[in-house]
Amino acid sequence: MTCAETFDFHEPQWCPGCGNFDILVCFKEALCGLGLKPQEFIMVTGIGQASKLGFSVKCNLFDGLHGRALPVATGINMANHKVKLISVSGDGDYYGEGGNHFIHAARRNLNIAVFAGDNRVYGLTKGQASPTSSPGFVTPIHPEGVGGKPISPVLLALASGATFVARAFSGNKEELSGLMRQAIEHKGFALVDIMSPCITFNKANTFGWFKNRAKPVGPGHDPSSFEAAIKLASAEQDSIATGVIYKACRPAFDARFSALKGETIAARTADFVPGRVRPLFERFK
Ligand SMILES: Cc1ncc(C[n+]2csc(CCOP(=O)(O)OP(=O)(O)O)c2C)c(N)n1
Ligand code: SF4
Ligand SMILES: [Mg+2]
Repeated sequence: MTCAETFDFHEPQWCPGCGNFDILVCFKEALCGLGLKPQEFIMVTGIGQASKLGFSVKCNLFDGLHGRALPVATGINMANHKVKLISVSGDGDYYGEGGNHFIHAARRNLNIAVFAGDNRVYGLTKGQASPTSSPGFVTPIHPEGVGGKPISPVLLALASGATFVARAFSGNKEELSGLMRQAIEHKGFALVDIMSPCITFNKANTFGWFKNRAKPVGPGHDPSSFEAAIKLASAEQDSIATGVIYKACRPAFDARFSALKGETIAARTADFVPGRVRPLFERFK
């Protein structure tokens, strides 16, 4: 059995050609590259096609409500600050319904790797516009085309205080799995925004459209410079930078609580849980 096969779970049911297949392959490669075992991390997902990736990975998984992966992850981090947290979801989930949570998780520097399958559309609910949809994108409820300015996930993450900000293209697997590895190893809020085609509902941003625009950042870019990161992310037209845009060192959320210095709260339930609730906790241990 290969290392990647140890993570095999349910067979994914996406449309043939969906970018999520490449994201899944790269994710398993990243886990194997880091030598992580299924029991050594927890995945937290939302609702959407990208979120369904969690069903195909053998590991601990909390599949939450649409837009609510990050608050659940915050709770898990408080209960067990020693376990590695990884979240996978979509552009609608993180930047639309869950936009508020995204901003505050980044601001707090929650210790988590966030992988956003950004197909610039609501795939699961059949093709409504998302916050990253291109202006002019025609959908059944935008017959005259989307009018609003799209969110830049990279700029949003930078402005919110994320300490690792990267972008990838699902078709560049070597770069994507490398970025995933770095994000998982990072201590703090790490975003990899992954440009990924939805072949069924987004005919504007196809595999070829992303491929022609995705340009790996060269050695000239200094990811430790916030100003350089903002400049790079602001200058996007026909060329969209991929790779590590920004990386900084700042204490992660869980490193700031004295109660989280030693053993996890989960292991010390007796200190925190009132007596009458304790038997319930024991039952679910
Ligand atoms: C609270 C709530 N609001 C809305 C929905 C409906 N809903 C489910 S998935 C989704 C959008 C998914 O889009 P995205 O996050 O981009 O994921 P994709 O399917 O494109 O991968 C919506 C609006 C829901 N399930 N729950
Ligand atoms: S509808 Fe789009 S996002 Fe959903 S499985 Fe098909 S290609 Fe992927
Ligand atoms: Mg989407």
